[in-house]
Amino acid sequence: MPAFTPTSDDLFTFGLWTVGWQARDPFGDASRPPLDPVESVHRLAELGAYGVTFHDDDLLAVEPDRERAVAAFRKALAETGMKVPMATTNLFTHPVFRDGAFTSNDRDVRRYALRKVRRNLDLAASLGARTYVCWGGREGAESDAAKDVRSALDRYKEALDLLCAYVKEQEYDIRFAIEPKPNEPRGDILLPTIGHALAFIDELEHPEMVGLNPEVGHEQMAGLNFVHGIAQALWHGKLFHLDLNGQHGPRYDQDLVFGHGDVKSAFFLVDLLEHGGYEGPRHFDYKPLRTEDPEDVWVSAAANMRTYLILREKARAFRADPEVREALRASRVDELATPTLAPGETLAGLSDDGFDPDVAAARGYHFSHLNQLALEHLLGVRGAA
Ligand code: GLT
Ligand code: MN
Ligand code: MN
Repeated sequence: MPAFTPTSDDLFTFGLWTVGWQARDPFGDASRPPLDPVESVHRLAELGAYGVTFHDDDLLAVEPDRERAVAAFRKALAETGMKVPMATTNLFTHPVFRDGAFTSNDRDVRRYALRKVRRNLDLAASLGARTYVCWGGREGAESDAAKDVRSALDRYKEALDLLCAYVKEQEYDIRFAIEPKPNEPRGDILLPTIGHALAFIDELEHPEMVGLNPEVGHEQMAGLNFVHGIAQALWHGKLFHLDLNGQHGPRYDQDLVFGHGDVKSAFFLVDLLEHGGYEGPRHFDYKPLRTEDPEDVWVSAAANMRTYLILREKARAFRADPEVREALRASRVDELATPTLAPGETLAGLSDDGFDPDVAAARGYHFSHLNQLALEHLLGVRGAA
C-alpha cells in the first residue's frame, strides 16, 4: 500500500486564504482566530506542500504594516524553501468594490483597482510568481438595469490589456489567469464559465498572455462537467493554473476539500491532469469547514493532498488494467483520435465504402462496462497498478 505522502515534487500549493479562512459566513461570525501567514507557510511545508499563493491583503492577517508583513513572509519562504507560483489581488472584500473593480460603474473605483493590482503584481514578480489570477467575484450585477454588460466587457478588456502591457514593460515573466464563477457574491458574475472566459480572451490585445484558472466548484455550481471544461481549456492551450476543491452540484459555493464533493468527477479530473499534459501546480482553493478547530485545519489541508495522491494511484491502476484497455478498445475510445478523412481525401470525393447505417446502429458501444470498471477502481475492488 503506497504511503500517499506528498513531497514538493507533487507541486501541491494552497492559497493563504484557504487555511487562513476564519469561517465568517453570511449568517455567522468568525469561528477561528486569525492565522499568521508565517505559520501557514511552515505548517504547509511540514505537510509536504510545494508552495503557497496569496492575495495582497492575505499577508496582513496579523501584521497590518505591509512592509513588515512582506518581510516576515519572505523570511518564512526562505526558511522552508516554499515557492509562490501564483498571486492575486483582493478586489472583493472592501465595500469600495461592491459594484465591481475593473467593471465598477464608478470610474474612480476602476482606477483604484488598477493601482491595487499593479502594486501586488510588483510584489508577485519579486517573489517569482509566474501566474497572476483574476477572480472577478464582484464584477457583475443583481439587476439587468444596473449594468451595461457590453460596456463592462469593454472595461474588463481595458483592464487586462493595461495589465498585460505593464507586465511587458516591466519585463515580468507573468501570465494572467481568469477564474470564472457563475454567481456569488454577485447575483450574476461576468465571465461566468470557462467557455465565456475563453471567448473573452480572444478579444484581448495580448491573448497569448491570458489563460484560465478554472475552479472545480465554480463550474459545478453552473451544473457543468468540470472534466470537460478542463479538457477544452487544455485543448485551447489555456490551462494556466487551476483551483481544486469539492462541491455538491448547483448550490452555494462550498469550497470543500478536494474529493469531498463529486468524487467520481475528481477521479476523472486527476486522470486527465496526470495524462493530459498539465504540468503546473496542483492548487487547492478550499475552505476548512466552519465546524473545525485550528488543528482540524491542518488535518483538512493534508486531506486535499492525500486524496489527490490516492486518486493519482487509482488513475494509474485504471489505465494499466488489461481489462480496462480491452474495454476502451471495445468502446472505440481510441478510434476517435483517427481523423475522419484519410490524408488527401476530400469531402467531395468521400465515397460510401459500402457503409450500412443499420448495421452500424446495431453495434453497441459498451460504455456501461467501461464506466463500471472505473467505478470499481475508484471503490478499491480492483487491484493496484
Ligand atoms: C476567493 C474565491 C476564490 C478565488 C480566490 C482568488 S479568492 O476566496 O472564492 O475562488 O480563487 O481571488
Ligand atoms: Mn478559486
Ligand atoms: Mn469557490
